[in-house]
Amino acid sequence: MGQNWDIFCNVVDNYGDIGFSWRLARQLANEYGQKVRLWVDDLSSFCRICPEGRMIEAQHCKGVEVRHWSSPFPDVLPFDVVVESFGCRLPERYLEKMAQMPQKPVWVNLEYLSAEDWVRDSHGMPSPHPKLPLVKYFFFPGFSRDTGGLLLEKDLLEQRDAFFSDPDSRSNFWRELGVDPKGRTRISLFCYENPALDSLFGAWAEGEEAILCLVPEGRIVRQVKDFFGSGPLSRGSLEVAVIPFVPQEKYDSLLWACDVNFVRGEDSFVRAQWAGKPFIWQIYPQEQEAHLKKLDAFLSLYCEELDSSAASAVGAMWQAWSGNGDAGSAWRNFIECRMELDAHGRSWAAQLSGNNLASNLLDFCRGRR
Ligand code: TRH
Repeated sequence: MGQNWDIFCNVVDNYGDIGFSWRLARQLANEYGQKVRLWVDDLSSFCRICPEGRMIEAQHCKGVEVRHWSSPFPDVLPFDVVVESFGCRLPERYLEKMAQMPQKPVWVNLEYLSAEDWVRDSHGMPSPHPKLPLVKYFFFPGFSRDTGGLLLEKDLLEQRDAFFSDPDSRSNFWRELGVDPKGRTRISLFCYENPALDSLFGAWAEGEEAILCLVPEGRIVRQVKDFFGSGPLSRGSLEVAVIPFVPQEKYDSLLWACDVNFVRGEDSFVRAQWAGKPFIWQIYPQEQEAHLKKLDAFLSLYCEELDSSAASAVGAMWQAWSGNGDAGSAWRNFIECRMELDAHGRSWAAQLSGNNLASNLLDFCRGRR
């Protein structure tokens, strides 16, 4: 049965908040026939990942009603399900309206992704509002069956496999991007500023393998250019191509077309897992280094089925990329395990694909109305 959804997205910084919310909104609307209204406070971030978007108060885009979350908040009636992405605070006025409704909306706080154990116990927990007759539920994405799972579009893995098996799709992709990868190892590099970059680039430049590194336009470009000085973006075996920031759907093709992917934040981290290629995650830094615990928790799950040398190569590479170790030497061991990591990436994606966040969320909310 169709329900109406209000999804609230407060853009803290970068593209992860809107990237996740927009993906969820599209999936609920287009795959599950739900009516979805997405409230976003920073329309410019939205337009960056969805170039058809416009800087206007209300619009319809790809089956979703996109509204500017402005202040004062407009006088609207809440929908059946209210999702606050990443614990963003709902407007007071809207919250009061929710409390006055004869049938209260299902109110969900969709939390950050983590592989830590405590997530399983917290997933689905209710939290009554201290004053209003409302209950908020915590919904945690995650990697195991007893969490909310991960966002995965219905036919994404089939599309990926079709891309892998069709040389025309791949050559069209490179042609459209205006890049000729010419038999080189292709690496996408989506990252924050990172002191480990010089050591990694040094290893790529000095290595025997020819490398084409694709860097989406963004905050890392200045550091990339500094590495090369005033000349062209190439040294030894390494060439860098700065490419445009692509619409969200196209980002998957970039991950599929590359041999190794460097990702950051939360949403690109999940997309790299669906791509099934070897990948390196630069986790979003948190206060008191809380992110390092998250990194370890994920690494122990992801590496469980790898043999010990591949597991330690992955661990060392990821740690070095997050500031602990030398990225250049870690790279040499990491890339030695490439064949094993390729095979592992495919089975890891297949294993995760049975736990779909959007359908879990639908079931969760149906059961609470
Ligand atoms: O942009 P991010 O660093 O976002 C982060 C994280 O979400 C973090 O958890 C959050 O707390 C912080 O922001 C505020 O990285 P992330 O999550 O990978 O999001 C990037 C989005 O951008 C993702 O949806 C993919 C999309 N994207 C494109 O659409 N086109 C592109 O060319 C690229 C490189 C990315």
